[in-house]
Amino acid sequence: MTALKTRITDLLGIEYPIIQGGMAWIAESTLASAVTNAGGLGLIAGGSAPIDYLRDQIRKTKAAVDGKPFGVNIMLMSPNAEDLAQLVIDEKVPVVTTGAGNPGKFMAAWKDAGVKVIPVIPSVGLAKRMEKAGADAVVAEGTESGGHIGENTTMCLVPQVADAVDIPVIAAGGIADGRGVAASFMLGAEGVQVGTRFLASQECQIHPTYKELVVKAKDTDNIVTGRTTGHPCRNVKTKFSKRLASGEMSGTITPEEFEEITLGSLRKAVQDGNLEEGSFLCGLIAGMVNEVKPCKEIIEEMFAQAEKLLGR
Ligand code: TUI
Repeated sequence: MTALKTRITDLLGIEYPIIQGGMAWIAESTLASAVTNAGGLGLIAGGSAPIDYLRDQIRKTKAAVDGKPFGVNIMLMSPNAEDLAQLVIDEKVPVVTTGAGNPGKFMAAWKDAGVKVIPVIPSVGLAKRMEKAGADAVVAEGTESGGHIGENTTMCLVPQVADAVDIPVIAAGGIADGRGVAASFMLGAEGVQVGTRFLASQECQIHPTYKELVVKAKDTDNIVTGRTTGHPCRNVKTKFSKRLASGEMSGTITPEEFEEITLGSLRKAVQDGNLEEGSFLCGLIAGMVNEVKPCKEIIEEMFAQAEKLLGR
């Protein structure tokens, strides 16, 4: 048993205070059930996937975790958000995390159905609003995270959110080992959300080229695209992502052209490993992720190190 028992382990009924990032196109039943079975909270990402596919993923996960808790991440900018909000109720999914927007309009229905709600937020203001709306916890996600990001860093955001709300705070962005977990706890978090480390897990179903890019990435092999569209996204630095970022900055790629070029680019990365047209979303901490391992090993090593550092 972990010594790091917190309000998050109690709330979710998990052994280790770790939740897996709800990575669109990536977080499916194999990864989610591996994280849950290792004592964390695995998540299935809704992304913009069809509802029938997601129902199947939820049922597959249920069958693989023997009553242990898991969750679904709902990307609020997605056209399927409304249907997925209902599906998690119908399927009695224990936990929902949300990203890329304000889940306020779904909150009452989820609370009535007994779903635990954990919005991912990039600012103190949104954390306070989510607490008021009835959120059970928040994920304070720093700009070190992969994918769609806010401006504030994990180091600055987590303590400010922890001061501003009474509900438990989960830190995200730049956490890939026990030092990151211990640091998060020092900043006032009671749990961590980890994405990038799980990209390089054995159970993660991404194309081998994607995994190799994450494992080989150095500290500087990372770039943010989409700043001109209002939806900045953190990626592995490739010829494609560099061309996008410089085109945006010089104005040779308009925001409209950017949207067109990147439509479907995450699928091309995840399923095809397409280096010419794929967006390999990935956090800044990839430079420290150098080995593919099973989720169970990743989690156990992380918390053994964190507990030692925290003197528990
Ligand atoms: O959502 C994420 N990360 C993501 S979503 C994604 S898929 C995507 N595809 C195309 C364009 C954009 C995304 C890939 N990665 N993380 C959680 C997160 N939420 N980061 C930032 C936010 C956020 C931003 C604004 C949350 C709330 C928010 O509120 C605005 C409002 O309505 O008040």
